[in-house]
Amino acid sequence: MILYAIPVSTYSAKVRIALAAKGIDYEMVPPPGGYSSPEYMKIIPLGKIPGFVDGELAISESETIIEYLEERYPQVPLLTGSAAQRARQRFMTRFHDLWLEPHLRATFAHVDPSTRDEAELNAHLDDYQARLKQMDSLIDPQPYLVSETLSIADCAFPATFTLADILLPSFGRESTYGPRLSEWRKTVYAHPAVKQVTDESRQATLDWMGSGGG
Ligand SMILES: N[C@@H](CCC(=O)N[C@@H](CS)C(=O)NCC(=O)O)C(=O)O
Repeated sequence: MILYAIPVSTYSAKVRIALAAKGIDYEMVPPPGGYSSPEYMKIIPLGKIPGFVDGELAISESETIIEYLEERYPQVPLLTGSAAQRARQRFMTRFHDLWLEPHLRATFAHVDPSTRDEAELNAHLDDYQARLKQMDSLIDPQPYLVSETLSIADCAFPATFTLADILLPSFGRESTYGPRLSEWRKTVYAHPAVKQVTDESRQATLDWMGSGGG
């Protein structure tokens, strides 16, 4: 099993947390030739990471990869409880991918102060903070986001928050976590799979920022 990924990639970290939680062995390989290279797109047509290969199967999209892993390795389930609880778990991971993280990603274009558009950057930062505030009202940790054990709902946010905690201060901002989110953060970062992956992505992000974020 091969995961095309690099340590600084938050969507790769989401899948790596799921793989580590399930105890699945895999090889992590950077995309040959880089993102969207002709060489990599022969394997993963969209050219994005994470990309995943298991025998005949070669796919991308973190959510699709995790759902495949869930079906193939149901031991240590990441979709748990009643149908309603599993729906809430799926909702939280989509909330991350579609409504929260894109606002943070949009700030990457403004890391370099010499080409920064302050108005655009501030709008993205405000949108990100508004979604973070909303998230606190959407959750009731048990102590994981939607369950007593780690679920799919918990996999995407840790690396995004690790990145935000480094990136936002460079824009003169701070991540503000509400009381429920703060409580959940204590639980999730102590989980061995989450700790292992986010420790690595934190260091990779610091190195990336140190090199100018390019
Ligand atoms: N929806 C995709 C998002 C993947 C994504 O945006 N990956 C980033 C790295 S975290 C990437 O490949 N960036 C390079 C590019 O956009 O060309 C998923 O869930 O896997």
